[in-house]
Amino acid sequence: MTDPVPALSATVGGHVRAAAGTSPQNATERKFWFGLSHNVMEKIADNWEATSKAYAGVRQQHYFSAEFLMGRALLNNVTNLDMVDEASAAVAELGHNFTDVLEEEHDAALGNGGLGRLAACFLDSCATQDLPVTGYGILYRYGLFKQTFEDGFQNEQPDAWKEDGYPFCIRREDQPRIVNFDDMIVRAVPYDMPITGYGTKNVGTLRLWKAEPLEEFDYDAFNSQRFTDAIVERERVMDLCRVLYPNDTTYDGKVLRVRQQYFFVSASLQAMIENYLTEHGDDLSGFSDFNSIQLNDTHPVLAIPELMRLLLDEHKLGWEEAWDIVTKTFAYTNHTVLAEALEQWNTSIFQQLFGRVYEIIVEIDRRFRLDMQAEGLNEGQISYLAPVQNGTVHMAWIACYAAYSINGVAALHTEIIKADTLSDWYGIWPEKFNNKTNGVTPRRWLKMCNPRLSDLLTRLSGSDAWVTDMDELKKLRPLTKDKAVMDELMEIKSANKADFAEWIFNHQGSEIDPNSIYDVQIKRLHEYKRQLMNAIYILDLYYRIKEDGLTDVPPRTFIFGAKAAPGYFRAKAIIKLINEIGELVNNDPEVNSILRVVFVENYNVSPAEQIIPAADVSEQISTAGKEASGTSNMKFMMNGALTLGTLDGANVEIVDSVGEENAYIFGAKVEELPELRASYNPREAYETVPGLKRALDALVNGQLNDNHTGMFHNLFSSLLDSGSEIADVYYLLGDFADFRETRDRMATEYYADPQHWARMCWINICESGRFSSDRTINDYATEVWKIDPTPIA
Ligand code: 26W
Repeated sequence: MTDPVPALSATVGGHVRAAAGTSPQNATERKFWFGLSHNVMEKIADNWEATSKAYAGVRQQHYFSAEFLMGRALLNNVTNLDMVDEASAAVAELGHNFTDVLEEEHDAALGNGGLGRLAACFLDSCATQDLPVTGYGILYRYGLFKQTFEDGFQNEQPDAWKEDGYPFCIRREDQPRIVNFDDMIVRAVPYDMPITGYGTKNVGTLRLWKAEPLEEFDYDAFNSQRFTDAIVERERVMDLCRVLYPNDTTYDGKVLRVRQQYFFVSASLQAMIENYLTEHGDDLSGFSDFNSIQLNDTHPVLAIPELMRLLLDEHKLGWEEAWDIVTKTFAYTNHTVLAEALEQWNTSIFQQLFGRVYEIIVEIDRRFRLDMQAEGLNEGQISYLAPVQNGTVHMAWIACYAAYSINGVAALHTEIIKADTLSDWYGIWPEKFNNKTNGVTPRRWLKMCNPRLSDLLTRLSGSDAWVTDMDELKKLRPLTKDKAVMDELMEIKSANKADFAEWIFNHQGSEIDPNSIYDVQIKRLHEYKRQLMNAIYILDLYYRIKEDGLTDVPPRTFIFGAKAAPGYFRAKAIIKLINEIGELVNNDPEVNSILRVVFVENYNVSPAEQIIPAADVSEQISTAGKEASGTSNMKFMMNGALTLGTLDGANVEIVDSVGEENAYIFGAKVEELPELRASYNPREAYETVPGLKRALDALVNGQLNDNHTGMFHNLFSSLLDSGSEIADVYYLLGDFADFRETRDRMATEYYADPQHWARMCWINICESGRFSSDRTINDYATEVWKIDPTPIA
């Protein structure tokens, strides 16, 4: 006879007791979160171990990324284990509230934005599809800074996300690696995070490395009274993974950052090689048959010379043999066309930190030059593409030279890198280039964050198969004809909007009208994303109501969420400006029943999960050609918000899927911009485009207050005055008239025909399957990685 399985409340209760040292009833919500989290870990432990064993022997993919923007883990895992109802009931039985317990979790914000969140969505899809893929990164002690607003200005605070413990990361004490720098030796200790999938027993792994001193203490130094020296040296090592660099898209050549990069790729490669030797014997020539590595942008590109070093120096292979392995191992993804993002390191930094790796890079460079001469390239081209030039090491060029695959992240983006950013490489090796349009996981970004809509989709399609096969939703598209379904869709949106109104009131005291249009722009603050254009529109609309007596204005709530890199002055100025416009609008009794502006403080994965299900309008308004893909555009679409956007990044493919009539598209196209720019005069736009002058003048005539920082003047003149850079680089004033017309029309149509609006939203939901990361990962797995599902059951 087998023992009956204990009720979940009993096991959860036990874990809470262990964590809290009190009865579950008297435990704090935080302790409850610990208890429930430990319970989840207990449930998955055996399958996790079995999965790691199964993957060790087959061809595996390794995803190297300096960033993984994971967000919260508990609800995600409970959802994947299909125990949401059970867990919620168990928590209630023990006298607590499930939602409150979930709110106790800090986001694991080990990433800046799109690139880091993409890596997290990818891991979810790999686990769900039983694919042998492991993620490798850095266990930052402090994640992306916490943002607060003071007087409308952004302030940054450290994000100590795991200081009082984090049950989802397991220290693998027994598997440390040594990473050698010329000026320090570091012990790399892996911390593994389980990645559960939906509807499968397989549990993947995210391996995050922590830097520690080789020995706990330098006892010699202690004994000889050099106590402080010993402590200082310890701290120097611990510094290595203390903080995530908060720059998104601007490269700055900090020594500590390149140390971080080398640290995690070296430790990861050592672990991979050891696994290979254990599983497949001493002959490393088969390494690339069993291992492939995806480089998430250039941040982990040092893995290329480091694998050379390990093969040459530690495993005694010859150069040709080692290079043959290396060139069959790496694939490289490019995530941006912005020149300021291209990583180029001073050769002196490499010489100082890892002389041997630098030596190898110099040899790669020498052989590259010979190779290219043989290919018939001229000297000019060769010196432009060479890995080492003018005292700098060009990381993207090393990647393009060594990788067997180079991809962009949306169709348009891939065309741009082929024609422009990486065009010379495309000329040499066109067959290396391919496109992999990004995607997002429908588990977190629909099933988990929008239970109302998920339940409707499951009911209408007769099963939850869509959760792992989003193309199922296409079958529901004809339901646009069913008025009852469209009504239900609108009721769901209303309920989500009411929830968000409550959430934002509880979080920052903002009062908004759930019956207004929720018009949302959430993403990192960058000039090319044009939050400033959005802000100027709001200001213009405000003056149209105030001064021109515009009536019948559709009520709207403008919602923003964005962090600015701490050193990005102009981005911070835009945050201050939006907050000032909010002050003006929200406190004006003549206007504040029609317009509201809300800036969500400390935007992160968890706030996104509250905002997106409630959104009506998705602002995707970057200058054409600048946004590589965008991924929030996909999340909004899945949740039935309409895209107001330019033909940029993945917007192009979204419009292609839903039809132009089911999105609001405006602005100059990539191919039109060069000619438009040639004759462009922002001053003329300022004088002639309706509304522009009045709105822009408010930045400098005292109507808006930047607390004497000169910030608003700087913004004004960035649009109008050519100085060291040309005026209005991102063509904001050029696109303004079209933006204004399109946005006005959109708001009018929302109220004019709600049923029509609902039908458009429905089509967006039903056509979003193409933007599931399951599709993206399946494309990588079959076309690039050549790996097979390896289920453990
Ligand atoms: C070294 C400085 C630095 C930091 C971050 C350079 C480059 C980056 C990233 C590549 C920036 C990034 O997150 N890019 C975004 O990647 C997303 C996922 O592919 C895309 O959806 C976004 O369009 C792109 O901006």
